[in-house]
Amino acid sequence: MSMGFDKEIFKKSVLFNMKNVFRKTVDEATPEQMYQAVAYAVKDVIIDEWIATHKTYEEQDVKTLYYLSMEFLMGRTLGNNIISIMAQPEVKEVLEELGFDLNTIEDQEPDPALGNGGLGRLAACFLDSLATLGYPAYGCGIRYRYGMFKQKIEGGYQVEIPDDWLKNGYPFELRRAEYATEVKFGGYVNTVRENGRERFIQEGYQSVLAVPYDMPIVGYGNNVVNTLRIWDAQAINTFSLDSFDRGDYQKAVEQENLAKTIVEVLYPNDNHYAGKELRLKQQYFFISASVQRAVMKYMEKHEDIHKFFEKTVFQLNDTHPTVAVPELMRILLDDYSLSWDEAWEITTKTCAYTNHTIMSEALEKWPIELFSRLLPRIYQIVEEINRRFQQKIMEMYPGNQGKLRSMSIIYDGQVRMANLAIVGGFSVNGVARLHTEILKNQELKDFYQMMPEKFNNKTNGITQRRFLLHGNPLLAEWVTRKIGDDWTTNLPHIHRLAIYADDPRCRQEFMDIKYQNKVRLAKYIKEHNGIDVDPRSMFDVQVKRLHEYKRQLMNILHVMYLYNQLKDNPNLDMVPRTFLFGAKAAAGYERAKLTIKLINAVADVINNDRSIGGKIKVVFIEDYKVSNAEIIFAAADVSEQISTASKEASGTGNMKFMLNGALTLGTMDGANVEIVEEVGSENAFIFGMSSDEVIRYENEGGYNPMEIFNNNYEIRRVLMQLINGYYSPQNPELFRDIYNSLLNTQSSDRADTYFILKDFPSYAEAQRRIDQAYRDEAWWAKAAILNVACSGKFTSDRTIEEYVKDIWHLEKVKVELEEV
Ligand code: AZC
Repeated sequence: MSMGFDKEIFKKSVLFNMKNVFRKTVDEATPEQMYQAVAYAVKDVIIDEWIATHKTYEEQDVKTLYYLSMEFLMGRTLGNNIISIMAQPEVKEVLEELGFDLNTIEDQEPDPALGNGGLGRLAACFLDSLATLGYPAYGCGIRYRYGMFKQKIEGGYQVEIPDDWLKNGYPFELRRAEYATEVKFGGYVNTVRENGRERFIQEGYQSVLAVPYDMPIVGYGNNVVNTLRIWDAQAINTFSLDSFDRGDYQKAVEQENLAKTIVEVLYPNDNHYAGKELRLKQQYFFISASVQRAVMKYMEKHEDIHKFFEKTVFQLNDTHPTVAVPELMRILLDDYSLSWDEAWEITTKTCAYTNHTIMSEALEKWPIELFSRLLPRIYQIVEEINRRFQQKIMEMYPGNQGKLRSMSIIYDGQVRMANLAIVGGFSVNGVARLHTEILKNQELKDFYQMMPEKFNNKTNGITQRRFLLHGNPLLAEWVTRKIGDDWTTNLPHIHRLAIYADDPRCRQEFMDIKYQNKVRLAKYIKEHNGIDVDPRSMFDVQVKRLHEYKRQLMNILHVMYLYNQLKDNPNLDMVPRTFLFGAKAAAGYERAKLTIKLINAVADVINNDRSIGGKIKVVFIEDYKVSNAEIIFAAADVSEQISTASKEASGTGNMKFMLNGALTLGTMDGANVEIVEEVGSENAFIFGMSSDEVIRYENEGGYNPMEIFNNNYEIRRVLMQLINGYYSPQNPELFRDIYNSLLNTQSSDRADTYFILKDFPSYAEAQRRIDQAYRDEAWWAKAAILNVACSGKFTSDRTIEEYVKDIWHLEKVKVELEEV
């Protein structure tokens, strides 16, 4: 229990909020209203710590991190905050006394889904670790009116439903009107001479007022509360008489519309750049507001802008926030009248960039026409950065056109954001060791050769507070009973579990907990999908965004292959298996959506075939999101991490499964490499080509999937079932596109871009090994416990400590609460 938490005061606070917000007593309240009242009561507890934290930061004049990100995939807040203030048992009791169940109340909260997947969820884990470790930090992002769409499956197809997460208000947020900031778009740049210097003034622009909403980020049991600041857009002086008079009616309407549309919706693309103008507006909108505020905040306490970087660091979460580089330059040049060299020194000592993908379709490249029209002054600055950088390239590599071509920031009519981020900052990091090596030796080779000192690796991590303590209470309690509770803030200590891996009784306890978690998931699936699954079967799970490189297709093709085996031989000796999928496809990604349809079509046939005696079940879990992810990880036996080697920068789901005692079935890609290193290859199932082999085929050619098709009967049989109506009798052509993607060299891409057929035999073989291994219950339990025990490296606490040491150089802060 936390020192400051008083159960009776809390209960009164719940009753008070119920009355105050809903004019109701508790016995009349709906669970949703109860959720709100409890959330407000929890906020009441947090708010004092929040104030104290910021007071401490000010008194100690700390250096502050601004984690700039288009996405924060926070997941539900209430349960996590209750855990962080260490009041879970008391809150649970209070609710029971009032006739409510804490789980039911938590389930009322909408998942704030202001992100797509990997990079957005990573940002959320980082905020949790920063607060828990006591580092001064802001998350800065956008308060999207509609978050990630909700997914419904209708007739096997994905249907996207708007996510109106704010419809009942969000109890934890705080509107901070006093920090509203103007952001300017468009117009033109006027140059005037003043005191022998040129000054640049943006004129004829449209503006939007950025209004911040703050959400508390509560550290675990340490009184630290940091802030996630998300910006809303509001029209500025709309329809003032003034503008009518001056004939600016048109402009007033446009400003109103700009404000309305700018934060309307999160783009649902993951690892894919769509080049939409509104997206660039969103980027500049939240960056300009965040950077302006950071500078203002610094200047409130300091005289000398030249030392800005001593108190401030900006981490750019991928290239989406890269306009922070020219925006900071603009403020320093135009508002503080610094020279170019002075401004450049400050900027390049403030900004640092994280790369999250090598997928070329994710590279942001804005057409000059669009960029300069929307951000005329920013474009001028980018041009000058580029001019000076090109000069440097030519000095270092005289006459080398290749270097100019690969490294220029502006090239071929486009502004290349990754290049700008690398040049404009002091650090470039990848998110797993293999990924960083590929950046250094392939994708960003020229930059690495020119400025090797900037490059570093920061292997991703996840927060054990959400993904074990909150998501898997049974296992969390078991772990604590065995080794004490300091794993919650010191995950490497979980290694002390290893000795129990050899103890038969502990193995049994562990498998019992896994079973109960499978029962919990089965219940969720029954309630949400109406499908029965058998918790005694092996749960083989692939949950992540749907993308060709992640190869959900390979997984379902293998299920089809297995089903064929069973049809040939109904007595086939195999462990009953439930294949679980969960994935959202970007709304415009047709092949990904067709893959969802394929999974559901296969599920339909197999789940309704009584002749196979229930040996295979296939389930597509609708609307995969943070809240159900917690339940899914806890229940998994097998973790499918089967991306084409070199393509998955890190993965973080792989870590969440490991922490919950699932065994990895994976390629040597991303952080899988490091997972296997920690747990030992004998406790994982590794298959497929290495990243070197993949890259060699990509560079030199020589892969022909047709050969495999011709020579491998089983693969041919499965592929023919894609086009002979076996899974789509009404429309045999339905899956033709998928068939073509694997075999047809006429299409624009190389056939089988992601080497599915190439890796298929070794994947199927690894699956057979799993089937054998699962029969040995003692072995399996031991390996599962060892996976938990060896997951210590993958806490985001470790990742954050590395960022702090190598990049951010923050000081840890202690917050003392005044006794009341
Ligand atoms: C993801 C990567 O695909 C994933 O491998 C990684 O674990 C995660 O970032 C966090 O680093 N990338 C994205 O979410 N998005 C983009 C544009 O890369």
